[in-house]
Formats: sequence, C-alpha cells, structure tokens
Amino acid sequence: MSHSTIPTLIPHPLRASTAGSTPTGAELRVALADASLGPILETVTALAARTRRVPVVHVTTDAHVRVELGLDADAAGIAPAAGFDPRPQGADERFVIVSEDGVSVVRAVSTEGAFRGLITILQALELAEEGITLPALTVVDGPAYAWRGLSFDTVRHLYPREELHAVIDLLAYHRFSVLHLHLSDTQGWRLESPAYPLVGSRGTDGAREHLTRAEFSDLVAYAAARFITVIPELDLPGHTAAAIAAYPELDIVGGFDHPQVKYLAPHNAAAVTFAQTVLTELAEISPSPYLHIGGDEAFGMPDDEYAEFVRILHTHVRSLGKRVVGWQEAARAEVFEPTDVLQFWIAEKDAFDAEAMRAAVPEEYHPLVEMAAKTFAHAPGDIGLANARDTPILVSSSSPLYLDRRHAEGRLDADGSTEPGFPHYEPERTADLGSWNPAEHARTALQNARVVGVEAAIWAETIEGIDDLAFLLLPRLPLVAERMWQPAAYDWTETAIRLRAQTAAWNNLGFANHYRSVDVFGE
Ligand code: TNX
Repeated sequence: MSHSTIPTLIPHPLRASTAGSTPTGAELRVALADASLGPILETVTALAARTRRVPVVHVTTDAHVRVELGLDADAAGIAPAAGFDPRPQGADERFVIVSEDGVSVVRAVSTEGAFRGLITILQALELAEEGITLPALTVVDGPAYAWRGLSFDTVRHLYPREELHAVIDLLAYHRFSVLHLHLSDTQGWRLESPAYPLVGSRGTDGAREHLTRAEFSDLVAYAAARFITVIPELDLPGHTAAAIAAYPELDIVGGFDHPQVKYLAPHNAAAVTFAQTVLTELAEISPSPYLHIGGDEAFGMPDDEYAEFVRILHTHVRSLGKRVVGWQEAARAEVFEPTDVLQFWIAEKDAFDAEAMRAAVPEEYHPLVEMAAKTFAHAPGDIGLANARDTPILVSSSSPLYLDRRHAEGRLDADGSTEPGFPHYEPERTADLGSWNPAEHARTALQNARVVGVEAAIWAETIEGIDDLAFLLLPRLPLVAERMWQPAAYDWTETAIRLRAQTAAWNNLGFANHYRSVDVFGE
C-alpha cells in the first residue's frame, strides 16, 4: 500500500499502511504486557504531553494501545541495523504494529524497540476538538543505522536546561539515538572540571556559563530515559583558546597570536596533563562507551606534533576503557582502530578558496588563511580516508548535514529573511536534504568507506536563542532521521505533507520559529 495512507509519520516506516481508525476520546489508554515496560510508558506519557498535549492513561486491561515484548523480529523480514551501536547496552530497535478491532499492538524484542513503536503511534494520532483518533496502523520497521545523531554546539551558545530537554524530546520524537554534545571550543569551556576550576566559562559579570557535573548527569539521564545516548566531546588539541586563557601555562611560547591558532602541544607537560585529566573527569560521569576527543582544525600546529598529541589522547581514552571518536583530521595520527569512530565533515562542496579568502582579508591574517587552506582545500577523500580504511566512519558532511547552513529560499512570512546561518556556506533548499541518501554518499563521496552512522550538526556561531535554533533545525532535522531509518528518499510532495503534520508538535516543544520553507509549506 502507498505510504501516502499514513502521511503523519516522519521517519516513515519501512512498511506501513492504515485501514480505518478508532475514536478514543480525550485520552489514550495503554496496557502493558509486562511490568518491565513501566518506565517506557512513563517516558512516553511525558513526551505525549509535551509534544502533542495528549494525556496517556495506563490501564491493566487490553486497551486502545497494547505493548508486548517478544516479537521474533527476523520473522518480520527486516535486517537488524547496520554499523555500530553507540549505546552502553546495545538494543534491537525493530518493532511491528498490528491493529485489530480498534486496538493497536506494538511488538518488539527490546524495551527500546517498544519505545520506538509507541512514539510512532504517538506521531500518527489525529487530534481534533472532539477528541483523539487512533489510526489502525500496520507497521514493520527497523533503522538502517543504529547511530543516528545530532552534533550539538553548546559553546557558541549555551542553552538553558529546559531548552536542552526540548532538544532531547525533539530527537526522541523523530527517533534519533544519539546526542553528541560539543562541550569545549575556542570561545568557551562548558563543563565543570574539579581539577581545573577556572576552566568553565564565566560571563563578564562572573556568572557561571557552563554545565556543572550534576547538570551534565541530569542531561545524560533525561536523554537515556528517551533512548538517546549522550556522546560528549572535549575538542583537543586545537580550538583550545578558552582553556589557555584560563590557564596560560597550557600555551606554547611564540605561537601565532590569534585565538583560532591556540593549541595544546605534546612537548608541554602541563598541556598533556590537562588534556588527560579533563578526559578522565569526563569518563567518570559519562556512561557512553565513546568519548569524542575533537581533533578538528588544529590550525598552525605542525603535523608531527598534531599526530603525537592525538596519539596521546587516543591511548589515554583507551586506558579509561572507552572507545575513541575523533573528527576526520585525526585519521592523520594513524591510530584509529576498527572499534573507534572517525567523524567525517569536510564536503567537497564547501572546499575552501584560499585565493578568494586572501583577497578578502587584511594581510596580517594571511598566515591564518594558509593554515585553514591546509585543512579545507581538499576533497573528503584527501583527508583521512586513506588512513581510515578500517575505521568506522560517522557521516556529518557539511553538505547537506550542517544545519547551520542558511536556507536557500525566502521565508513564507513577513520578513522573508533566510538568516540566521553560517554566512560562508552556499545556502541549500530543504528538498535537497530530502533527496540525500547516506548509502549513496558512502559509495561515492566516501569511496565505499565503512559508514556506521550519521550525525547532523548544528553549530551555534549565528544562534542567539531557541528561536534561531528552531529556524535552522526545522523542518530539516526530521529528514535526516528519516534517511537513517530508510536511506532511499520518498516522494517529496508526500514528504512535505508528513513534515507539515508535525509542526504543532514542534510548536508545543518551543520550536515555533521553525522555518516556513517554500519546499515544505509552499504548495
Ligand atoms: C567547522 S566542523 C567547525 C566548527 C564550526 C563550523 C561552522 C568542525 C569539526 N569544526 O568549529 O562551528 O565549521 O559550521
């Protein structure tokens, strides 16, 4: 049956149809097959209230929705997710939904699969003045990739707790599995360090502008309840001007005096101890099997020193019992193993035009341009791919997965603006992301590299608050989720209908300033 029969789901399931629907009154009644499912029902109840304003009631008799564990997922005819499992305890996310006589039954082999199935039902509910209607869904679904994430910049803008929770809810609602927290950068350090108390960023009035360890743990727990794994990143050895400003002994003598060209050097014992200590502290509070060491854009750093520092970081994280994630350039250290992950971000399309840049900036910045050119002026294959042959790759190609890229169309409201967004990227249309296919991207741009997952990224240089975040994230983010469940794109007209159906949920979560894309809202 055509997927147009259930236009409200995004990601769209692998196989899905509807046949009629049942009015369920003012609330959704859910029965559990097993007491072990209690915690997921609690989470779904909270999510239902926050996204769709639907009250969920737990009943003991068979009701409108029933959840059971024990599906033989193989019998449903779909393969388990490819690639790496980012979770502390891996889980099979496959689920089926069958509907009969006004009752929809979710079956899964794991509580996580049951959760993904319940969220699918939550999305499909039709809401009207008279009450809630439950469509009689038949669904078979499972993700193509287990690692479905968002790289989230907490440095250039630090969001309050409520907004971070809303981001996690949005990810759960569109069935993501990873929140990658970028916790340090040139402009700030966003995590409390017991050993280096001065490192956490402070505002001009001295007010704290970082997460305490307890706040970090709160986020991890909030995400875990929604089956989202937090993968934390401390960006080393480049992008460390904030740490160096707090502890000048971390600096090298006689470097290029620009914040973008501050880095930790392997021959500076204080810098090595600092890096190892903050990673040890992070491992203590992060249950994720992975720690992200950064490694991007270490401008001005000699190649041999860079490789040596990355090796030190890699060895240290391994000694903490964690696997290592690094940005693409870290492949140059040649230490990443088949159990680690490299995150590829440099897209051919955003290749850096050093000549144009030299012409555009004052002469004192020309050394900086040379340093940047070294990182950017390559196709993705030229940086890291040759060294990353056996290392699993996480795809975050700046085109189309950097969601701080400006929208290419005018806006369907009064001001018509396409800002905010990073001004140096070529703007793209929403529909371009709809037709992107990660499996195809792995075959072509990444030369058959071993792709294990996908992360969209939202950098915050142009973000001043949740309205800017909403504007850049939506409606694009759910399209990324969909391509990770089913890499082949659906017909765009129907996709736009499915996206439009979710705007009330985005508004309810606080993302009301989502972009009114012509591609999505214009027909
Ligand atoms: C590159 S991607 C960066 C970030 C910027 C971003 C802007 C990467 C690993 N580094 O520092 O915020 O571009 O889009």
